[in-house]
Amino acid sequence: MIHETFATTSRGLQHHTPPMRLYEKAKRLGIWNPSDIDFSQDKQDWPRMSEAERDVLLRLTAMFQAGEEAVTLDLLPLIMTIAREGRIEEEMYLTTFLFEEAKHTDFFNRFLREVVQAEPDLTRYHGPDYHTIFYQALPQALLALQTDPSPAAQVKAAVTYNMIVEGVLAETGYHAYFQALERGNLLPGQRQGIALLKQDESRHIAYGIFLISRLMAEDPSLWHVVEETMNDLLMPALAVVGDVFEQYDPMPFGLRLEDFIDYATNQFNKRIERIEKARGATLDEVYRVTQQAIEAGDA
Ligand code: MN3
Ligand code: FE
Repeated sequence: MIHETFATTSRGLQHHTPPMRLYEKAKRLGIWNPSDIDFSQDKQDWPRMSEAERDVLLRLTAMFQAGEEAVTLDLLPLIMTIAREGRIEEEMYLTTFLFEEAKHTDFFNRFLREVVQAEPDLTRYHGPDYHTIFYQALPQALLALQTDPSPAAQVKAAVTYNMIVEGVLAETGYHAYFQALERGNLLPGQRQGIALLKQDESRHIAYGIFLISRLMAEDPSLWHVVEETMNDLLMPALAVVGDVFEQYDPMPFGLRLEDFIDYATNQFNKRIERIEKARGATLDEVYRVTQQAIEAGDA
């Protein structure tokens, strides 16, 4: 493959497009250092919690930690696919995306080492549904792009990564985890990190919805890939949440399964509606709708 032309010295960078807006936002909000977070109060709070409280927080953290490692490991084939198509604006944004996933992996690792002082092996907290999503479906959908970078494969990868893993699981998990800690006024360092991480995550999801919408605008017949991927993964994803609740009675911190499911369903429906509307829309319409979502704070 050779380069026929460069965007910056021919058509010019398209600064008004959603990926460039997200890139600008990432340069402002995504540069934070997990090593700078003050965990001194967290270290005092941890041993004072009950055994069940510590266990549920450790279980969730073991799921978040491996989940962040998984998304760090598995994103590259998507970046490669976008780069090969010469979409420089999207790739510029994606450089921040990968950095942020690495930063999240770093963040949870620091918490586990310094606050929990956990033994390294936490795999007992990964149940069968967690395996289905993070050990299998995610790497399979992303690594498939190495041999099949088609629009259909890109839709499957983005639905798996951005809609299910980030949208249904990470976003909901961080929301509930943050609320539990806030209610108990516990672990202020961990809360600060989660608040920053949630901002990063909302940009990632915004990019994913943009990507799926762009692909849907270009070829509305790809909608069936969205439906098939959702049908395969929505149940195991919700079961990952259900599995956590089955382990505790009563559930610490007043966490309620309905709150998780309602939040996840709500966010999911908003996004699927946008994707559905993008079928056969013009690229300008996709830009406009994405821009509105970004301004409304969805990124
Ligand atoms: Mn992340
Ligand atoms: Fe992410």
